[in-house]
Amino acid sequence: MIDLRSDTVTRPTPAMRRAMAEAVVGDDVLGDDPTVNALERRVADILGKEAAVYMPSGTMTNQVAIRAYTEPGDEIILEAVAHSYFFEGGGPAALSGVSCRLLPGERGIFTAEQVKAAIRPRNYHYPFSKLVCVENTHNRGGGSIWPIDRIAEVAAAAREAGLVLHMDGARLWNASVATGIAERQYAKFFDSVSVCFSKGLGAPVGSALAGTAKFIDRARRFRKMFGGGMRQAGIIAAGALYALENHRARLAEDHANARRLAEGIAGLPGVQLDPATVETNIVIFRTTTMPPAEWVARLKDHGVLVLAGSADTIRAVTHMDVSAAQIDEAIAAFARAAHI
Ligand code: TLP
Repeated sequence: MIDLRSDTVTRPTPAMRRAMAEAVVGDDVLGDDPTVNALERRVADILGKEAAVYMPSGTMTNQVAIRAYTEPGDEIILEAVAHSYFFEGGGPAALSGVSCRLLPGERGIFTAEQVKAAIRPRNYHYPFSKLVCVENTHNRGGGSIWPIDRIAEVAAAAREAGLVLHMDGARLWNASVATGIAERQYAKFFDSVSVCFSKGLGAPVGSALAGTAKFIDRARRFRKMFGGGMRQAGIIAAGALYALENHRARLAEDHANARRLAEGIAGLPGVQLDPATVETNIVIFRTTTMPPAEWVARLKDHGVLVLAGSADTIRAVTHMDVSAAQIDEAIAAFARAAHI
């Protein structure tokens, strides 16, 4: 099977497993795990932040950030299909008691004008606008990269009104490799940034939240409250650290493979896709002749796994466990599946 359902499906390499087996560990809830501490320092350094905290998932880093910035009755501003709103089980409402003000984006990207229009006037009738979230790259936007000038404009609009900013950078590594803009250049516009090791970087578990030392100290309290305090977590943090040092640059291969896949399937019957829109490792196309579920079933019969993205879209994601040769095989499978 060629598994293009997500970049989360990667398995640790033998070298990564060795690093994990040999990791020096301690009780991280007591602050005693040297490998977790090293990972947190490295992430803070890469992102140009004072501190970082390791957590089990990207969902937890986003929800802890939202919880740490808000009080029940506040409002957060985010894109209409942002992961933190769309794919995190209603977390903002359930865990933080906040309402979500949703901005329809262009491939996940919104404007400073939209932010200004969404910020509530200070009046007791309204929820308090507290936080703006930006997802970079944007998952449902098709792995789209936020132009850094747009981030600067959005950040300026938010700050002028006294709001804070969080970036869901689950795939920030991909944005940096694709643009050559360092992670810290993106991060400097945000109070906090979350990143994942378990997607394109290929580590088995984990994410981190970075920000000021004071904010991360507060985030640790909510990590514990949400059940994310782990003990000898150095075993998995070692995989993340290995991935960080060894698998970032190779994301360019995933991007080339995604573009290759998009170009290979764009002309097929039933596929509506402009390959030029594929900027990183996610390919989303509109289905025109058969419903997504039918595509998923047929592709499976031909040895390729993908996910239905919505009522009329399919998502395919490239990653380190799929080679260029397998992408060519996948293109051939798509061609066979496309014919009714
Ligand atoms: N995304 C997953 C699914 O949940 C959809 C995927 O297969 O792409 N932020 C972004 C932008 C994400 O894409 C994801 C995972 C997360 C956060 C959450 O990370 P985890 O799965 O570690 O909770």
